[in-house]
Amino acid sequence: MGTMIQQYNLKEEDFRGERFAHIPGQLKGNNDLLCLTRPDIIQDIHRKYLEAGADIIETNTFSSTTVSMADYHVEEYVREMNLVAAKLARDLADEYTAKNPDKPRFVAGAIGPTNKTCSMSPDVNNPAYRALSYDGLAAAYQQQMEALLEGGVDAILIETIFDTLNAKTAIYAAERAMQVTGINVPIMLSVTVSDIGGRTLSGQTLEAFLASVQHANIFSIGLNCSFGARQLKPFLEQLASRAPYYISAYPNAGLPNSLGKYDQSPTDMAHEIEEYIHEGLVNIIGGCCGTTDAYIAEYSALIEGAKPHTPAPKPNCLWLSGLELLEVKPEINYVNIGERCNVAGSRKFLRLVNEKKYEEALSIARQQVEDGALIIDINMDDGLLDAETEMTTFLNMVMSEPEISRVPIMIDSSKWDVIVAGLKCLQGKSIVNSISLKEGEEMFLEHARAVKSYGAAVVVMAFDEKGQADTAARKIEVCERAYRLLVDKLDFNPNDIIFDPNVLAVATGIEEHNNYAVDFINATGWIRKNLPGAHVSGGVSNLSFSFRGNNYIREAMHAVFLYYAIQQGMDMGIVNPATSVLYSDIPADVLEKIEDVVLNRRPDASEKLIELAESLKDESSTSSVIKEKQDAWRSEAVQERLKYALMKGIGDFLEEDLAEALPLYSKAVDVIEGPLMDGMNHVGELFGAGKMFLPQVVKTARTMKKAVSILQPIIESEKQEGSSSAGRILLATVKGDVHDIGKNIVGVVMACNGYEIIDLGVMVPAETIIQRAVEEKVDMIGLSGLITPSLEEMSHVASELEKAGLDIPLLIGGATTSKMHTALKIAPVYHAPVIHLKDASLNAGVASRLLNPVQKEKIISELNEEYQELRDKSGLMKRETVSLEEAQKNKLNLFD
Ligand code: THG
Repeated sequence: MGTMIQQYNLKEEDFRGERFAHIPGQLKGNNDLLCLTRPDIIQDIHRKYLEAGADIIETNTFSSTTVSMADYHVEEYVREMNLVAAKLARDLADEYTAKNPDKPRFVAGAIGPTNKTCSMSPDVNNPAYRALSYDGLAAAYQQQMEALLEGGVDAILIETIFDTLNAKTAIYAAERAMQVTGINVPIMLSVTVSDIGGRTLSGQTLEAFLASVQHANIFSIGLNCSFGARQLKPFLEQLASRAPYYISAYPNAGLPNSLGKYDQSPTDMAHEIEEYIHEGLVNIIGGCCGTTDAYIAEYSALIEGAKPHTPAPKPNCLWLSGLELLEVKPEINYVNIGERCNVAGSRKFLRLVNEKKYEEALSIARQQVEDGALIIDINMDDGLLDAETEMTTFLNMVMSEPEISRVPIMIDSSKWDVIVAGLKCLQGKSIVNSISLKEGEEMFLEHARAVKSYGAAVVVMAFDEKGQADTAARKIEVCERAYRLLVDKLDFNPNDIIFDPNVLAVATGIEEHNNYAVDFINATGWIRKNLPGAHVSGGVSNLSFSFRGNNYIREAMHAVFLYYAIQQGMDMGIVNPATSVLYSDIPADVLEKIEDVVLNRRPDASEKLIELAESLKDESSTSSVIKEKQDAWRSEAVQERLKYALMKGIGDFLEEDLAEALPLYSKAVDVIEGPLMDGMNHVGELFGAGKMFLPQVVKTARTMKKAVSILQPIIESEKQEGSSSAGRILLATVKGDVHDIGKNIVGVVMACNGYEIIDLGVMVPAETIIQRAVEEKVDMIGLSGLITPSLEEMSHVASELEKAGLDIPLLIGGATTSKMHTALKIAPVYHAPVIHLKDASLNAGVASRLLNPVQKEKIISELNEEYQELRDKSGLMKRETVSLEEAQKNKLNLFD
């Protein structure tokens, strides 16, 4: 749609019409509004695609939600926009179907990801912040979808998915919209991969994505946008090999050139698409950015006699996901779940949450993953905490830690509202811990239904109206009943059910407790044999509460318990993953006493073990080996440590490492320009090569910011008092862009070189830049931007500087900027020097040259020559495509 609309060269008046004359701001660019103001053009486009042979056309509603339309102040027209858009497409599709009933035409209601993300914080300083809530987005989507359904669409197409949480919200809304309207249509999903590692922008692999949306009733799944067809193919193969649905693909017309335009020809693209077809990868094909009806027209010939893709079989095991997939297959005998992020189960974690020391609390989670936890349990149930708020805050923070959020999360709470709050934070397929029959069947089913529609697996505790099941018979009775309700009444996926038959403390001195472990183990065997698909888990550390204070005995008891329970089919366990006691390492005499207790082999077993425990007290510290391993990087040279900290995004040791590094350099700023910039550059390379993905890069940026803020006071104090200013520099991130890490680093580096910095912050309009530049009599202006639209804004600022008759040199920097773009689009509109700077360390050198009249003349003539060369080159190579690495860098622009 967007590419086609561009070809009409529409003006502000076209978008606005008379009807929207009163709306403030610019409406040009709000393509969806054209359904109301230029329906003739939208229908013209639909007609062109139908003429080209399209079987499915999309409504022009990619951004028609209140969330996206708020930017244009037209939220109140959203319902009408969708209704009209659906009708425009419906009428034409019907017209073409009537012409040739053998080739029915369909309308897919286009649902975009919106311009905000539920999984990531737009504020680098506050990773727990979200600009968009699950509920807010779900309501907006539901409104859009109800109108599309009423308008007559044949399918809901949730497309260009870059954040799985947004997509899950859309799926949730689609189910509700279909319920409300009573109109049921298929759901189609289409993901966009954002890096050459094949992950979504929010960091998930495609397999992890499949797990996240597995609960939905999906018709087709596929990929769109991202790259050209050739570059997209390996990812399409991955998806097609695992997704149990029809497969769609509508790539861009090749890779963007250095100006962000797509210029692969229709025949070239068709050639690449042909491979998809021949290899049986697809059922549905199309085109995204840069493709027009001419591209679609190529396709009819390709599919003549072609064999469609056969969907992969449905997974027959438990699928969970964080950023990556965790398959709990029958042959995997046991999955450990980290228990330590539990305010009721760890005094340290409770203290950290109480004191709001979230960074350290996150380290507990990170440590568990490093120690091998495949899932982590999170519990905030404490009388003095606002558990709902704490759960949300902590999960949001976990989501910004890729080392942790790699694994699936188990949301542990006895309060239903806390569980729901948690589910609304997680893009992966999580586990709800727990539901039970404690409050009767009705409540049980209601909770289970909700778990299903949020797309999670569930722990079912062996509780019922009568209370906690303690004997094997009771455990079996309750679990069987729950299983039948879930599977028969709700069609709940049996692989998604995890029974917890209650691990209860043994050796408590109360005789009735002695058989608890045996009862658990026996019930486990029965469940695994008789309730197909279902898993068995338990809170293993509960078993040894009587031996608190004696970690060795406790861990040895857990090892023994697991040894027998796993044999009976217990395939998950909530444990301390740092434990190092192995069943086979327990000395025979100790083992015998522990087995007597766990297997309830003698009446005096408890007494004997207590005696032994007394004699062993404090002899054991089990975690020293583990501690050593994790700290290996801490013994490297300080430069290496700083680099490592940046790469991994670990902020915990910055204070001490920077303090150690400072004496090694003559000035504090050299630490930034040296090891810290080295680390950043290394991260840039890894990202370009697809070896890091965006959430990791964001963490690095956050760590860099922290390092700079630690050094800043020292840098200030090192500045020579009373020394005259080397020059005045105005810095701004241009309008439309909020990214300022790079700009801030430039500011610090320049200030250290004696320049006075006037930093106008982010989102700065051209008028403000000009006004302040004049007022402050600056010597130079530095413009920064990270996203693609900032490129155009920078040209705009340059032309405004020209109009204002100014002569101040302009410095250009930021991830999407390039020498080529500067030469072609910015320098030509402003007569003063316009210089592109590749990274922050170059600024000081260039600035000092600009302030020296002789050097300045030299720079100007160098620039003229260089820019002319670039312009010639771009004229010669009309179809200059950038490398995949560069395209990858350009993709950063998606992270708005
Ligand atoms: N089933 C399910 N979920 C559960 C449990 C269960 N969640 C909570 C709990 N039980 C499992 N988690 C723990 C966590 C810690 C401990 C026990 C179970 C524990 N903690 C030390 C103690 O209390 O002595 C505290 C040590 C410290 O403060 O560091 O033992 O059964 N579905």
